[in-house]
Amino acid sequence: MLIRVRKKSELKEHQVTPEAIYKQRRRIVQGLGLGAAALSLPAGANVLSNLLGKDEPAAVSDFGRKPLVFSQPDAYQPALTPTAEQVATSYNNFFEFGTDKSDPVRFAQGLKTEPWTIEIDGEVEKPQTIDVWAWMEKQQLEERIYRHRCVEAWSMVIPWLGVPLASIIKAANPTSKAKYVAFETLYDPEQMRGQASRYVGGGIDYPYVEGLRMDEAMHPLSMLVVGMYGKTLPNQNGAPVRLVVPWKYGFKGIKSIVRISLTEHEPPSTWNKLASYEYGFYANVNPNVDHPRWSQASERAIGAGGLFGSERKPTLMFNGYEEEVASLYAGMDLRKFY
Ligand SMILES: Nc1nc2c(c(=O)[nH]1)N[C@H]1C(S)=C(S)[C@@H](COP(=O)(O)O)O[C@H]1N2
Ligand SMILES: [Mo]
Repeated sequence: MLIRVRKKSELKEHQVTPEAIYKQRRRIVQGLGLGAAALSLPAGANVLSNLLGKDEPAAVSDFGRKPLVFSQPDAYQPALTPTAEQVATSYNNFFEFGTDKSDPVRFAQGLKTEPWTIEIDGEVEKPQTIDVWAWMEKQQLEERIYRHRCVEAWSMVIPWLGVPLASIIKAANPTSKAKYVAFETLYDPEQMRGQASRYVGGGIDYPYVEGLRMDEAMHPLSMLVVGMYGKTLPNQNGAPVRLVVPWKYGFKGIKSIVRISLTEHEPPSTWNKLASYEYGFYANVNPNVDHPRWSQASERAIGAGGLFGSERKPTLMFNGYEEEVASLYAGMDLRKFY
């Protein structure tokens, strides 16, 4: 199957894709068996002004994103209703641009994501520098509709586009010493205001870093994400490439990745370094292990119960992916390894 990413010049969508239209398009895609091309139908409605207050930046419409072409394997299309796109792209955590939920959409638009390279190094036989945009064109992108659960007890449902993380790791031929995978976000205080000021950036020691155990990284649910809602990632969601590990708290999903290193020992992770008592290395979603300052038993489903509204719902073990991932932690005390 030929999968291609359109050039920026070929197609630009100026409207946002409201949830209803997104779903309608999906139905069209499924009904006609057309494949992803149908996703580039014109949205035909611009509801943005009704949804966002006057203070919201005009740039919130489409961020210059490119439509992506992708396959839709049935296995990862659970009956989940995606959160409205304009909510998922304007209520974000990306502390490099500020700690307020509305900071990333406001301050990340200027981030230069082209060209972009990712270094793959450490315990690999074939270290490499990946030119992300050229690489993206060669990937067979998959859409996966995943639950997205922040440790702050809010959640969304997001249709991501990307590739299994395993594919890029395998391509580098890990050595027998490779036991963990470490990730690093761009460090560029000139572009990232939160890195230039500890006050703006929430006191984090940048660059933001994260890690996974090798078996977690190789698990088929772990994804390197390059798009959402049928288009390339908006900057505020971690363009051009971010990690998504759906059974873990959102902070494991490191954004705007520039380095992936295979390591022998457990790598540091940003939130764990900041407050190890509150944020563990594993960070598996677990309704039975509370955050020291709040319960993790339930979550605020953002965008459910009206746009920008929310509904309380119970949090699921491993965020609903227990069947797929519980075996990774067999015999481990999840209270100790939180
Ligand atoms: N580099 C970087 N990655 C990051 C963060 C961040 O502040 N910096 N925030 C994390 C947190 S706490 C969450 S919940 C998710 C939010 O992703 P979203 O804005 O796409 O919903 O990104 C994660 N990745
Ligand atoms: Mo989060």
